Amino acid sequence: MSSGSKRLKNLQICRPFVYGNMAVPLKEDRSPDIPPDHTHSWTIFLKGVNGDDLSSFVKRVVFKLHETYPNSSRSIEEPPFEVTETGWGEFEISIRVYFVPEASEKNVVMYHHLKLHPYGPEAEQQKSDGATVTSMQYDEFVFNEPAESLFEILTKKSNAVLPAQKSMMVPFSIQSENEELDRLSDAHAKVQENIRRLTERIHVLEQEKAALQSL
Ligand code: SLL
Repeated sequence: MSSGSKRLKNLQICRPFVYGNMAVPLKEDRSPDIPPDHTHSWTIFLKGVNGDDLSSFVKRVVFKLHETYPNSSRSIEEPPFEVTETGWGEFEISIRVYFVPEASEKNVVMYHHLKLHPYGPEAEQQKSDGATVTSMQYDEFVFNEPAESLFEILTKKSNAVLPAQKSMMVPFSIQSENEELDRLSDAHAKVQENIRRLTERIHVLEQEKAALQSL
């Protein structure tokens, strides 16, 4: 086992992401290359929250489409991790995420039901307006006892939470270690709270966007 794949005990590190799809009805002026029975254009995507780039730890994302699509397994090796297609039906898409080898993490899979048609209380209005339909989920990659090399990748960026006043700490003192743990758990709580508020904000913005697009 190389030193970077040593695992950090008693530590969990999370990264938020969203996945889902957008869809719009095709208009009269559609390209002649689109089969006549196709009714919608759609994009399935997986992306970081607040424009976060996931590619430092995500190596590729494989979107498995319905077998009615040619090359139904679409492998995307760099951001944006998304596939745009046209079609006529809704179906389940599997989204398999492969991590960089340094992460020493197994791939993970999520399922998303492609939505083309408006749903919910505004559905009829949105249908007649030809509104964009968005269906997405918030989720988090949770790395339990991450490999050292993954931990380094995830904390390298300037936005990593660093303990305050580190230089004033007496090395190897149990008291200062406990203080640092307290500061880290405070910081963790603040970050969780920020994520929660930002997630709410995303939902509000998505709703405003949908409302604007239906004007
Ligand atoms: C349905 N069970 O009946 C689903 C299947 C398949 C959607 C939906 C085909 C695109 C193509 C397409 O839209 N398939 O043939 O190029 O609703």
